Amino acid sequence: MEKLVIIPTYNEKENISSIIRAIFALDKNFHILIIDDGSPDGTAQIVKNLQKNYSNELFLVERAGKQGLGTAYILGFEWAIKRNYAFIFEMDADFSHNPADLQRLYHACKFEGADVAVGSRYVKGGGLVNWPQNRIALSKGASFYTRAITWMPVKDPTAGFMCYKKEVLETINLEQIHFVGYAFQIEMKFASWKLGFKIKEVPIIFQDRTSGSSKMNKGIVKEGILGVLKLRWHSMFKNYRKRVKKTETYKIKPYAPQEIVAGGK
Ligand SMILES: Nc1nc2c(ncn2[C@@H]2O[C@H](COP(=O)(O)OP(=O)(O)OP(=O)(O)O)[C@@H](O)[C@H]2O)c(=O)[nH]1
Ligand SMILES: [Mg+2]
Repeated sequence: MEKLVIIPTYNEKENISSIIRAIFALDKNFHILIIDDGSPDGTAQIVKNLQKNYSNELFLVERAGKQGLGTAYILGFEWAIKRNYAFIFEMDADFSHNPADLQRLYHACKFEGADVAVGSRYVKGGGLVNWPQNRIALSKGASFYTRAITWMPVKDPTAGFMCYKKEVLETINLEQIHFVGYAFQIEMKFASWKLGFKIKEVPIIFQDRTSGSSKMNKGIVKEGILGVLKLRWHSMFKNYRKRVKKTETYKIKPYAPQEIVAGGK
């Protein structure tokens, strides 16, 4: 298979089966990898039940306890590279990202010359629906701040709806990406840009979640503010490009067997 959608989950029992079904209902076939951090609400069990219907295309990795979005994605990227998926997507479980837009992100990477496609709220045609004013201000503020400090030419640097070509994730030294929240999303784009990959923003309409609860917290915002400064500092004085580019000696770490619950492709 060519396409893998990675969805990290923490307490998404209200959304998880509908988002999985919506993706599988798209006309082009996608595989899905859920990375669940021991959700107390039983999200992983719902996925396991669904695996009976989708045994070849739905995969699950369970981790013990909430460890953050960034490390979940890194694990997912390594999982995807190992299995040779050509296009690797990031997506939330909460329907803020419209599953139909996966096709447009894919198209940008497959046919329009992008190495990285960003589902962007802040380019022409993109937008926000039902988001509270304080969240809009935070997101737009983060975008302005990131661009002012890093000069990265991406209008929606905190976006979490993405498609990467495998080559991009193989080139980035994923061991060097340590952020977990918004800063993780910013750094992945920053590293792709610094390594010379072509980033294309695809307009999307982002909707506030209608079910389940947000995992946003002050720590994530703080990490974002300091993280952007750190990226700028490293890229000015500490040869960021060299640090973030994978060397020949880098090896993908094997997973601890107890972490893998299902998904032996
Ligand atoms: N595995 C894992 N998934 C997480 C963790 N934190 C959040 N998620 C998932 O990451 C996705 C995005 O989280 P949200 O809570 O929607 O965060 P957000 O989209 O920035 O915030 P809202 O707009 O308020 O929804 C969702 O699918 C969450 O279930 C975590 O620590 N581990
Ligand atoms: Mg969300």
